[in-house]
Amino acid sequence: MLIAMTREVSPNIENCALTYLERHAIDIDLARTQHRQYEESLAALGCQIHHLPAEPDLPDSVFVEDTAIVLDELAIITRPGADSRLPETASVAKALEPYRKLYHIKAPGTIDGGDVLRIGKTIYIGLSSRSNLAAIDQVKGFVQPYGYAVEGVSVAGCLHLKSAVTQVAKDTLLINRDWVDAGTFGAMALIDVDPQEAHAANALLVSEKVIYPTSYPRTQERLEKHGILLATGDVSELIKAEGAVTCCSLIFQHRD
Ligand code: CIR
Repeated sequence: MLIAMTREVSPNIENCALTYLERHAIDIDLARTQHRQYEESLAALGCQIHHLPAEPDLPDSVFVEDTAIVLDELAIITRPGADSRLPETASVAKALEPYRKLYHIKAPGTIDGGDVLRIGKTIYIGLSSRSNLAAIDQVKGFVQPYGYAVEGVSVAGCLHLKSAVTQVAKDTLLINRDWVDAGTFGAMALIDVDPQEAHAANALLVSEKVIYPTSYPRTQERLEKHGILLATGDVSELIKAEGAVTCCSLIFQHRD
């Protein structure tokens, strides 16, 4: 069974952390509606939703992806790179405990799940303003016994590695080459975002389909031309908080 762990939008999301974006008013009701539709898309793709209650004091807590790295064999509870986000991990750790053996990133390591792109047994980790070498070394120590390779990747100009590149098919990535070196990903085929849509590289592959924001029609067209099957949805209010589609869930297999 595929589980998608999500968390209700915080009523305080307007006070979210912003790094590369200017602050714009967020319509909280619309953000909640868009988030619910996102959960419905995940459910339609076969996920069972494990929905965590809102954390009113933690503006960015809807972005659960940043709090953990969930692999088939283990889960790593991160130490988010923004101080305001450090308290988000406790409740996620508690929720993940029944599913996985947990490992914890310790100071001075900092890492956001948004910087972690797993492709098969290779885990790429963005060296961003949020994630550092100390955390990468700790991740290596946790996952190498399970046969994973870990590779640090320079990221410039965007928040996370997965702002710059995500997987859209078994052998295909969607990428903004301005923010990450396209040579990093070996034999993978690459689809470039449209030059007018710098933020369009964040897509969420679930089973055979890709959950994709309606905000990037030109890149959407490129994906469709490549035969990528899309489940599109409007997440414009979450995009204002510098989030997108990967960041609102933790998706993993559970055998019961
Ligand atoms: C932050 O700056 O941490 C949030 N406002 C946005 C986090 C988005 N996370 C993600 O894409 N993985």
